[in-house]
Amino acid sequence: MEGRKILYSAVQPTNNLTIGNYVGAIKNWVNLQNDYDCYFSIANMHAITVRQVPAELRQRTLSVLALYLACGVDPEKCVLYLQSHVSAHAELCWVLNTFTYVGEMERMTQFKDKSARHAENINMGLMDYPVLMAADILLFQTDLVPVGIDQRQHVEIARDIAQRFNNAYSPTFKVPEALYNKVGAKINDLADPAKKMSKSGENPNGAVFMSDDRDTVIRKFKRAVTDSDAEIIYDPERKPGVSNLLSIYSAFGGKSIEAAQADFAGKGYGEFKLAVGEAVADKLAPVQAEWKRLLADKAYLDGVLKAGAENAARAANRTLAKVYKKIGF
Ligand code: ATP
Ligand code: LTN
Repeated sequence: MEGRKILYSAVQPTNNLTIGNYVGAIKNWVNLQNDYDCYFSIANMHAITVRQVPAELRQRTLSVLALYLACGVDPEKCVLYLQSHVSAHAELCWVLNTFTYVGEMERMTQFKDKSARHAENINMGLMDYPVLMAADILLFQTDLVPVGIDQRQHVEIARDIAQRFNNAYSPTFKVPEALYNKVGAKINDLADPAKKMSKSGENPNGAVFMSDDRDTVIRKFKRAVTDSDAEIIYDPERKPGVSNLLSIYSAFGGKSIEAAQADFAGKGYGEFKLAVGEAVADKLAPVQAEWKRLLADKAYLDGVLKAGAENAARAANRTLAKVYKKIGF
């Protein structure tokens, strides 16, 4: 709609999605789609920076799309598409590469982490990941980028690159801002609450997947690491495990942290962990049923992607044409 702010976000189809992806990203999109012009993509070009099995990547891509839809992301309200369907991403990335310094990419924390985890395959794409993400965002003249806090550095670099290009030529890109959750911008690992819950982490018990059945969800929460005193209060510094569980309970139960704390005043950790597990399992059940139904309807999913790609390409190509003109192509 004319005059509305533009919002862009994406998730990579690497592994199964966790409740961290849901709380940090997808859940917010459902609310934001009513007030902004939203573009949501499945970042399969980012996904191949780590080796993927082709058939699995293809299947997971559809699964992520079906999950977006099952969570309530509505293709009538926003543009939902697959990154590789819009060639402007790769094209703008190439141009932006010439406005990005090797040194600043080498210093990115995610690059350093992933290089350590995939020492056998530190490819150029892994290093270039933030530039491709900058291209994603800048192509759509994006105002806001709703992401988890782990993506802060990437949004910052997208801003730097935009400003650099604008200064070198003339205003071309909107300089975007990140948008974080008040609660749940970072859901931590249940087994190691000092670490972010990640869909590609090592310990499968520390991450709750959107596909986990009720028993699995409850078992994982029962085993969640807390601490040795017995107070259920929100204090991320002193009580990272308990605070993480309170954030999850708050996000899944639709309550403030204060209300969540009040629910457990005077209660023990056993009861608390079970209640958090149940809140999550209750919320996941209908999403999972809808997810399964949608996954069986491949014609519908293909149709959503086809329409999305057309709309996204139209918007993206407008920006790309401006860029090409300015640089002398
Ligand atoms: P991977 O482990 O494969 O690197 P990831 O779990 O970090 O992946 P991404 O695809 O990189 O997931 O992220 C998708 C979105 O989910 C991003 O907006 C990211 O900030 C958000 N996100 C991921 N993990 C969490 C988390 N634990 N808490 C809050 N938000 C998260
Ligand atoms: N790198 C992001 C996924 C992503 C993204 C984007 C997020 C790719 N392109 C553009 C926001 C905007 C991640 O969450 N790991």
